[in-house]
Amino acid sequence: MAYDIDMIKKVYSQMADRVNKAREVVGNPLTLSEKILYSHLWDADSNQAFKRGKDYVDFAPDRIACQDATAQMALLQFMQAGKKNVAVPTTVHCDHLIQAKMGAAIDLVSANKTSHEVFDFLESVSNKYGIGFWKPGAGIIHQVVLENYAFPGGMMIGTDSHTVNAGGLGMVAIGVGGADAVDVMAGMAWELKFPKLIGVKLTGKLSGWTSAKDVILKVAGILTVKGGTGAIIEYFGEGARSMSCTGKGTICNMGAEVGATTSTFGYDDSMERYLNATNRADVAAAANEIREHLTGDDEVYANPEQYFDELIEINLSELKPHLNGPFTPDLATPISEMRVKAKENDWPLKVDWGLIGSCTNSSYEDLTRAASIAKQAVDKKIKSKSDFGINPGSETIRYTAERDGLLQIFEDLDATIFTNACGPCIGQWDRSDRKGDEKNTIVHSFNRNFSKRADGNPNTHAFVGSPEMVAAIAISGRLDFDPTRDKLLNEDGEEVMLDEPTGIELPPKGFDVKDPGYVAPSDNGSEVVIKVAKDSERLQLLEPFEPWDGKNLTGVKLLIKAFGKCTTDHISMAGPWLRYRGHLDNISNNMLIGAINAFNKKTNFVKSQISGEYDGVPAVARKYKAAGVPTIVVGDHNYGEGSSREHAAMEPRHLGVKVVLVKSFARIHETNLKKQGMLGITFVNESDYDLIQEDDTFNFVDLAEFAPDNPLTIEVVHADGSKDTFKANHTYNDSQIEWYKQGSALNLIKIQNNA
Ligand code: MIC
Ligand code: SF4
Repeated sequence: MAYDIDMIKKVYSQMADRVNKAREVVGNPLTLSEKILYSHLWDADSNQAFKRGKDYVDFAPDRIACQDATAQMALLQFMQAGKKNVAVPTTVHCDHLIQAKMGAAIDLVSANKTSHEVFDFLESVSNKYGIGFWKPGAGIIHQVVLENYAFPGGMMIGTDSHTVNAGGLGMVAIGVGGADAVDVMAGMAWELKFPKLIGVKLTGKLSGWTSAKDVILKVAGILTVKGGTGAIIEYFGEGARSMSCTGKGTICNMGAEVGATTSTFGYDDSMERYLNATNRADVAAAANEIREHLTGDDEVYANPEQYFDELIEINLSELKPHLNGPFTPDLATPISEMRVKAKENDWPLKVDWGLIGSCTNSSYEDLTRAASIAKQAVDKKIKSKSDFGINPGSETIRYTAERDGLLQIFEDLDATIFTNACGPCIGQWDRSDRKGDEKNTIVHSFNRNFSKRADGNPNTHAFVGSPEMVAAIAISGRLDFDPTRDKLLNEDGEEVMLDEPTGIELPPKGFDVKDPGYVAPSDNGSEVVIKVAKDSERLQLLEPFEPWDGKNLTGVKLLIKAFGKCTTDHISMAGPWLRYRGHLDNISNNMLIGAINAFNKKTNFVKSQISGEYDGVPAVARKYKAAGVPTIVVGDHNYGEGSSREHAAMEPRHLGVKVVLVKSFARIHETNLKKQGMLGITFVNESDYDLIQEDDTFNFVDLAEFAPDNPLTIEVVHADGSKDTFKANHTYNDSQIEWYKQGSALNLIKIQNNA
């Protein structure tokens, strides 16, 4: 039986009425995305047709998932909200804090030692507030959610940007910052700007070396890292139906890499098969009863150009396998063109590692397809030229793959089987073969490949591909290897080719597992005491941020003008810093240390206008803060791209930054800034970015009249006394301005709870 089946049945019992009503209100046939959004309105009696990309709407998500690295801050905030229990089903998953080094057996023991304080904290908070807890080693949040909790037509939020993975099972699943999750845990509405809709029509059928991963690698190439911002991507067509449910999950997962709010697919036979295989025949039966409401209306899919804001068409029969990278997930290169492109760009051709796994690609089907390549290498006596690392997505996958001999195949190639966890995908990788900053290449089946992400080395060129392509390239040891064309030399000196991969969608003998790693919360958690040691370096109880005094902000000094890409990995790096995710003051020592200073093109080297000297960003910020001088961060396009980590907003807030002024924001980060009482604004004229100089002082001359839809006026005073005045846009609505006034959204919750 599925977890929370009563909740799912309740959602389904209301679905038909709500969808029919929405169709009347909107006056059109509906996309799946609209069906899910309208059937999850906070105000079920609403008769409003919302304007896409414009109206802020209150929603009532069905469930929440948090992972260990973000749950700490989310739960530290929730503990202040004064509630007895979480208001909707919630789970916490321990997956980010486990380092990959020697292999699962040793690494897991070591993680349980080094991070026991954090795991214990998360387990006891979960126990106290009625939250399901998944132990370290149970698996990666999104794989565990897909296997256990996702359901067609549902809406969930999660404190991780790849929460969107659950779109593979027909959900609207959205990544958020911890403060957003706290709203819903506390029984309040969750607000989102009604998304625009991008339709992707899939025709044809995947075959040969092309896999579901290549669909999203291609889409990323078309839309780029910001092309999906503010939109839901809805996939449909015969090509969608012919694909496995976990393949759909891969596609939705990496929708985060184009900035999409989420991605989704209509309910179909592949989802029914997956639900049945994962012990949820009850959900499948319930979904079958309302099947028509769990996919878009026929008229929409027949004439998609009339209903979507943008339409993309991909013929799967013609789609070629791709590798995306390095340093950005949208740089798409068909394998067949890699030879020329790698040479042109001077990308190192020798491949050191092939890594398979992550929440994106660690399904049973993925492992079988990659194993079918690995097995050929063993059978055809080809010695792998690169090292192999495998992270199974969950204990269920691992146990089943071991039983079915899949892991053995990789072990025969000397692969290291790491813990069922994020591992190298989030820089939790003690890479033994290379230290230092040497230029080198790795290929992986993950989703993100930003600079330094996997191993902390800015010169590691990471390329993203399907698990089977990663296997083939790793075996060949060459980035420009094209298995459809190139031969390999085996140990007998013969030239051999790799045959096309073959995969099995679902385990023929069914999934199995001994201990999935789940701990149910106590029925009465009020007795549970949560301890946080005063001198802990990993956990720190939160102090409320100061409310706004209602006055204009003046004398604001430039802390850093960031140049080019500034993702959340640049703002609040992961890897070794993950250990401070529950300690705001300690983690603030990584604030913006990866961002490039536009004036000297160096990282973590900015000028203090107090001393005239250069130092690291956190150190300079702390000096301004101590002197009572407010600061501002200036940035480029898609600032805050990537992760949902709210630390990227809380650290600047904690270190006295008042404003973040950029050309454009990534969605989750913009909301995180608002929630933490920061001013996140955008240049009306992008070229005004060029006016900003190193010794500038900013005055916000009409902030006292802060109101929705009113651009703010900024006066910039340069070192020579000359001034520039320009406008900045903001997207704060009335309730978000209230967060700003109170100092943070959490301060407002506390006031409301005490009222
Ligand atoms: C990521 O893939 O970047 C992460 C680590 O999973 C993040 C969450 C985090 O920073 O903890 C995400 O995607 O939101
Ligand atoms: Fe973990 Fe990587 Fe997935 Fe983020 S993208 S949840 S770090 S596996």
